[in-house]
Amino acid sequence: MSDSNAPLPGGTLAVLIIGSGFSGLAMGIRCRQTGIGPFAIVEKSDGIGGTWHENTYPGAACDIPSHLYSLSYVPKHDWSRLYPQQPEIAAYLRETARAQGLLPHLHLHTRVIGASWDEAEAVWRVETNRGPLRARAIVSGMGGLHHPALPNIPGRESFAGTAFHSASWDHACDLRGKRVGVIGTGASAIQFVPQIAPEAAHLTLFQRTPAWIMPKHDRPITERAKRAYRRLPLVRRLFRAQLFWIHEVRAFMGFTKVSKLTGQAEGLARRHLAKAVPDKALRAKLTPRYRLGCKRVLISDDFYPTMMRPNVSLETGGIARITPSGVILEDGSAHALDAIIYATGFDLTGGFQKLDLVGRGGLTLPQAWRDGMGAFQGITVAGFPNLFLLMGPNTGLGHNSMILMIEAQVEHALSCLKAMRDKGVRVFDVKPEAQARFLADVQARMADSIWQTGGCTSWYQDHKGRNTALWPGSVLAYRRGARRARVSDYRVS
Ligand code: N01
Repeated sequence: MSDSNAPLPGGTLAVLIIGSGFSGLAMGIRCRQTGIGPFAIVEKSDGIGGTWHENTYPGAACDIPSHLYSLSYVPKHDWSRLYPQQPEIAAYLRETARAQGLLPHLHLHTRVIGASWDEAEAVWRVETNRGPLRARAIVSGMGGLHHPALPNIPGRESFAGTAFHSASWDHACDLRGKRVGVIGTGASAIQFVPQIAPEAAHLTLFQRTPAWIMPKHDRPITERAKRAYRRLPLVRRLFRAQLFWIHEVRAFMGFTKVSKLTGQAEGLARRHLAKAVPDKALRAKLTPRYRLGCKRVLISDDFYPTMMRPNVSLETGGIARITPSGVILEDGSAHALDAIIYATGFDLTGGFQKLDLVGRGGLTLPQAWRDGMGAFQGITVAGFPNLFLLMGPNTGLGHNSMILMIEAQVEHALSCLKAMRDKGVRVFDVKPEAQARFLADVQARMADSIWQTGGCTSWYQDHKGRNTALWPGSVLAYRRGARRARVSDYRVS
């Protein structure tokens, strides 16, 4: 791996890959396997792994089973648990980069500041913090959830204690014996609150909207099963296929549209809550008022029991302001705190919008997206030739493994890169009408989805209330449509 002092590659790259998380590494692996090159992977951070390198909060884990949350072409037979924890996922990604020969292509501490399309030469001229690069194509593996969103609460900056966001955990901060406030009750909070509550003198959880939480049933994978997955790859593949279908079918029966099954799933979640929380008043505070599936459904076996601890309290009144000594609620009650942890999620559009991307005719990405984010199949944006987004708009999943979507997007980009290498094509620019058709279809399918009709607001929606984050269909349908770029959808020259 090139260190931060090594020069960036000169000449013109066939493809520049941004990010070394699952997407960037998958793209790099497929470039190597198919002989696309030269290519480079640039990573702003000091290590490999993207979100799994950065999110190191206690209890960080994935809520998709390990055998499904891994690259199909880099199987790992010895995952230690049904649901992988952050250290194991990060180690898998580091080992994948090494074993797949990506280290010579990787440049850490290298942040892309912007890129502009040079029409005459049909290349992207890229600016990084470490100097310029030129590339025929750019593949963004930046992901959507890496710009921490800090809430606009008056007085936030005035807090005199320790304060940090869950995505940039301050491991130097010893929470033992401290009065800790946690703001937010999403996927991140429900994972770390049970871990830190036993240490804190007192933990106050400030909840705006309760989440639907289902049982997790995490468990270690037995040595016998690991041996079977190693010796008999077919057994491992069948296990992965089984996990895939469980997620796919369950989601489409109950999670994407309000139906009878929504009510049944809500019943299951309510029973999960009732079993752990006998206190009626607390239970009422923890019971969601919107339909299950409208926001991301969470899974946890230890969050509700943690809420029963004597040193944990749940506040549901809105936060009026933050003072040097703590939090004041709208009812005037004051909560003195030594530390505040913001588990307030991410700014979905942040990564793409902050990149200074200039496409054809001086068009910038914020201009192209002034009416909201959108890309053809979530991958290509008209006016931005040879730019491919992995995990772009409308390709997120609330119900299944993102890796399955990423792999399809990688193949889409690869089919264009192969045509550029083998058929003398210089430019792939998606036709505006193909993009518009795709986006209209996505929004039409969103109209009666649970994310729009389930009575909640969520980070899935943009400022106009449109869901620009999720894919409204099955993973299979997406993969069928997106795996290969069709020339008829592109202006090719
Ligand atoms: O963030 P979130 P997250 N005052 O946006 C609250 C992925 N992920 O980091 O619901 C008070 O879900 C906000 O309240 P409300 C996964 O895709 C995956 O937890 O808006 N509260 C909410 O409770 C996930 O969806 C894994 O009313 C405020 C919380 O903060 C995504 O990351 C694990 C507030 C934010 O929840 C984000 O999850 C972890 C304010 N001003 C994360 N502003 C896996 O397992 C916000 N909130 C793969």
